[in-house]
Amino acid sequence: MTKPTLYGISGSRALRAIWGMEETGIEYNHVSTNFAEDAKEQDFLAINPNGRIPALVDGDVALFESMAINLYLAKKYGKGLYPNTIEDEGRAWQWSVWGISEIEPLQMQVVVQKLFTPEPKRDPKVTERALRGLERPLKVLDDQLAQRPYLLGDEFSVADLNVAAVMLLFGMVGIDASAHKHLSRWLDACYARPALARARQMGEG
Ligand SMILES: N[C@@H](CCC(=O)N[C@@H](CS)C(=O)NCC(=O)O)C(=O)O
Repeated sequence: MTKPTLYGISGSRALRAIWGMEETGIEYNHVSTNFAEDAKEQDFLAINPNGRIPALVDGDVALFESMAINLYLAKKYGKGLYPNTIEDEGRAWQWSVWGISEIEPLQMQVVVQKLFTPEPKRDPKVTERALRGLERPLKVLDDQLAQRPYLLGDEFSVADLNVAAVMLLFGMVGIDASAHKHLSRWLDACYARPALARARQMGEG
């Protein structure tokens, strides 16, 4: 059986999928692919016509979208990462879609202001509004985690992987979630996973 191949670099959203791949523990090929140039090459566009990373090729299937890649990897290869019941499967999809729709757009507004906008052109109101907007989903997450160690119960699953992976930029742009103590405890546990440390190294090149 041919090994799956993952395209991307760790200094990008591809880290989410490299982390997911490392969580499965399977052997895979990693093709260092940057988003500015490599992802616009014809060979890569045949895999992901969006010209974005990450992308995965596994046998006959080529996938884009980090959340979908992780759900696929977890279901196919993840030992214990993917839920056992259809109800928890629904919850894993819910949290994955929630992370990318409720957290990511607001997080990205802060990222754009802090990392990609020259200081004189920054608009503090944009950041303030985004941080205020984040309060509602962060409270939802904190309330969920007040009742259980991980999103679906006692064990780390693909739901945690996907939501924590979306939030990886919080630290880099100084979004402070420490007022949410259950969420902070959970984020620390997710970010202490050896698979994430390996993914950061693996994805460098
Ligand atoms: N929703 C996509 C976003 C992927 C994405 O935007 N990746 C960036 C790198 S962080 C990229 O490839 N950008 C290149 C471009 O937009 O042209 C996912 O989660 O996989």
